[in-house]
Amino acid sequence: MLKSSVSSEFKKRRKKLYSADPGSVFIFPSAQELLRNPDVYFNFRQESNFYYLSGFDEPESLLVLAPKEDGDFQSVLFVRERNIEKEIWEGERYGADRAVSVFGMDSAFLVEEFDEKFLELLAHAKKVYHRLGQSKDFDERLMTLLEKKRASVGRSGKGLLPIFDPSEALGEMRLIKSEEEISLLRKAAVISAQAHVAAMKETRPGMNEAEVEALIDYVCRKNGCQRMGYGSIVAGGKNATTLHYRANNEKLEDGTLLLIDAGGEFDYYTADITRTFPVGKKFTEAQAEIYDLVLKVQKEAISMVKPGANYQEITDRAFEVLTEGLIELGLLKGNKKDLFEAKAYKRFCPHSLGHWLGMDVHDVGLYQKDGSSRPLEPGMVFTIEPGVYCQPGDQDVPERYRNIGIRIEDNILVTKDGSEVLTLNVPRERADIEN
Ligand SMILES: [Mn+2]
Repeated sequence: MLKSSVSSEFKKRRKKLYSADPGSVFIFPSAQELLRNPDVYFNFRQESNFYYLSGFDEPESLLVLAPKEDGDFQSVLFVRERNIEKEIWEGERYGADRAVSVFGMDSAFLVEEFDEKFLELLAHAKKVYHRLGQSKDFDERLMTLLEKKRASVGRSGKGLLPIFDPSEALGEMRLIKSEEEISLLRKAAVISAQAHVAAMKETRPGMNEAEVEALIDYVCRKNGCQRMGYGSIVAGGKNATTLHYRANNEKLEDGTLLLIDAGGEFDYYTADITRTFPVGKKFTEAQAEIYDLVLKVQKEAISMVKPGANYQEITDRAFEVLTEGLIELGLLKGNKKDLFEAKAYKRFCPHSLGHWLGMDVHDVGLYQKDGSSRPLEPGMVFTIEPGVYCQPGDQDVPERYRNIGIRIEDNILVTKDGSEVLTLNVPRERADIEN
């Protein structure tokens, strides 16, 4: 279904980006359709930066922000032509007219006109912003156009317009979420939480991981998510010790745990939730010991989140608590300080504590500024997801802990006075899960 209008935020974002370096031309190609096998394409999803700046979700398109003679700028969209025959097969297209009226562009042209129009759009440009290395074809096309532009001014002694990467400027914009973005993230979180709760309720010994994955997909789609934000991990028993387990096709056994890492995507914003719960009715003692430790680490980390807090300090504190706990369980042996400094916990938790979250599950934005971890600011959203994984073949681990993989992951918004956990609708206390 086509949209009749989009939020005015898209326009504001274009203005903000252009204002970061006025006098520059910014170019964003859309995502391309990817062939899966003959005549069949993978489901299309727009490239995140392109969508962030336009709200436009068709392939084979280009967005250009270009300076005008008067110092202001214009937003120009290049789109596929309306084509009755193609639309019978693939569905209705916006076409150039509606690209202007629906998406608030200054003008729109057919994508076939790009080369010719782009040279005109370069007229007042001092620099070009384009992320090189994504498409060799497009990079080459751009170089050819820039060379054409250079040659067109005759013998001037001037070089090519320089090319800069817009990723960092956009990353900083996308890192701080607006109210509108937060409400989309909240929606994704609420729906994904429902999906996790459904999985907890329905999972029984003897079911296949695939069934649980299908249930999560179903609940997310039924409630308005267009797709999952990433490939769900539905890992029973020892499969949970494979960090990016994706096969999701084994039978679930009583007495083991099920780790589910899944989040639905709502209007291009995704949740990223992990819960680990018993396939049967109760945690075993060994499972409970590790579970309680992971939850303790997660709670400690979340309690530290507030504006001005330093992400590295939160990470350090979390892994310090983890180290203490691993020593208590007999999984690490030695002096706490030495073990922490040697990062001995990495054997049980090889991944980091979390990541930015937004349109991309591993969202954009710098983690460090001026060489050190940046302070948190209101509007930042990220995950906190400690885990402990005892590998099946690790002979140094007491047998009762082997094959156990536990991760607990929530999505945290930094607010003016502290933080808000967006994903708390999924139980994480052991007693609540068992109920
Ligand atoms: Mn995550």
